[in-house]
Amino acid sequence: MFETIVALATAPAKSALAIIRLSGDDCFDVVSKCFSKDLRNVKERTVHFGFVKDGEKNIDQVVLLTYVSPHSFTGENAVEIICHGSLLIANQIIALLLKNGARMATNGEFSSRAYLNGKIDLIQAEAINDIINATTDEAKELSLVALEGKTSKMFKPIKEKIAEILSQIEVNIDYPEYEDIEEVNREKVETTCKEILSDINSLIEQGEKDRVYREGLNVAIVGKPNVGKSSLLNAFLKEDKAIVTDIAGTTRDVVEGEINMGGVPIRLYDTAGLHESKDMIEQIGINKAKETIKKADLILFLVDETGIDNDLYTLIKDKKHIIVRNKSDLVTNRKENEIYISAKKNDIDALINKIKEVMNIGEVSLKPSFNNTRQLGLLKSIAKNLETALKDVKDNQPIDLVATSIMLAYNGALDLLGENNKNDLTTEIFSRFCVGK
Ligand SMILES: Nc1nc2c(ncn2[C@@H]2O[C@H](COP(=O)(O)OP(=O)(O)OP(=O)(O)O)[C@@H](O)[C@H]2O)c(=O)[nH]1
Ligand SMILES: [Mg+2]
Repeated sequence: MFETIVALATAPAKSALAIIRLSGDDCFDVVSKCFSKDLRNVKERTVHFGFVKDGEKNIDQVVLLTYVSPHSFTGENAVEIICHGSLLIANQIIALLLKNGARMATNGEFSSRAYLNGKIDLIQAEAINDIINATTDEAKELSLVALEGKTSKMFKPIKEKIAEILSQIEVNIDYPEYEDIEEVNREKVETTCKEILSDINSLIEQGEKDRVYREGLNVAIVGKPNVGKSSLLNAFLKEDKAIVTDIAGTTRDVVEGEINMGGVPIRLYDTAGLHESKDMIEQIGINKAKETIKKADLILFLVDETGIDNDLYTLIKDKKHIIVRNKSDLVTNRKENEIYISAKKNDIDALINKIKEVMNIGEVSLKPSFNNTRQLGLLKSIAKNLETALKDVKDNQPIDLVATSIMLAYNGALDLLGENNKNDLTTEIFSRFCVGK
């Protein structure tokens, strides 16, 4: 039995209405102590109109929704109180509920209860968080695919396939005397592992591609003073955000902006022009620029008609970068295969196309995919274990050793779906093979 938790579900700001959410087996008792109607005998989902009351004192007139277990988001009894959207009122109601036996929910606790109560799987729980954090349409759509359960469903046959080959090997090891068991040979283990590995590798590739739609990219604009870095930031943002002058050393601090490029949130960082400077403030800006280079996924190395400064180029050449030739309006002889733009004239399409090409930004496929750090990390560890299994089979290592690696891969698959404590390989084995008959 879970304690009753309470939290404000809407933003903590003044608005027309606010929603306070409660979940827990005794939440109807808690709410009844401070509502004008007794809800303890509620049998189904209902809507009530009344007053939240502290003793005889009315706190607010509210609409209240009851959800009876298991028909709620968390699977528990739940209540949503729709009150007037003043923070004062919302806080008073929450304080009253706490006084009457509820406790404050921790981050994500409603979703984690939904998961623990089997209403959603772990992938769906993660998707809820991703939807809330999505800043582009594409990122939101990708997360919706996962919320609908399509991602977990897509992965189940792969998980089953790992379980099947593993259980066949284990049964062969543990029950060699049973004649009705299909004998597994090394070739079969090898082909199956190869098939699974190829599925996992395509999932990793797809996930890495989709990940940038959710997480976005850090793109730093770097170069000598006065080459037009701030002008480029402004051209991307279509507004005069950064100060532009013809004085070298205009930008001191890092100036940030965010754009949506084909569905990928791109965080742009305009930096101080890099050069030797005796001005202390400028030097601090230059150090900040160097820090920004470190965390960038892509560097736009901006040069003007005065050409590339090789010392500066050395600083960034090991990172993913594009050399961008600005002030194209001043250039008469263009070199082939170079990117020319004019930041001042907002002529930057060639650069946008190049960024999309370099960062692999295309149409988002909306195929189910595992695209967060946890999921991709687990997929990679599954792949690694399958590779070890394959190598051991080829090297004629004992089959128990091969099974150990496949077991690790299987555990990774359970972790991925959040099923690890709810499942057990022995049940898989016996349900598949009727060994005890
Ligand atoms: N002709 C021409 N001038 C440009 C272009 N882009 C920028 N400029 C000019 O170049 C000068 C410097 O521009 P900024 O954007 O301030 O250059 P910056 O690289 O940010 O300079 P610092 O902040 O000092 O490092 C300004 O006078 C701009 O108007 C361009 O495409 N063509
Ligand atoms: Mg600048």
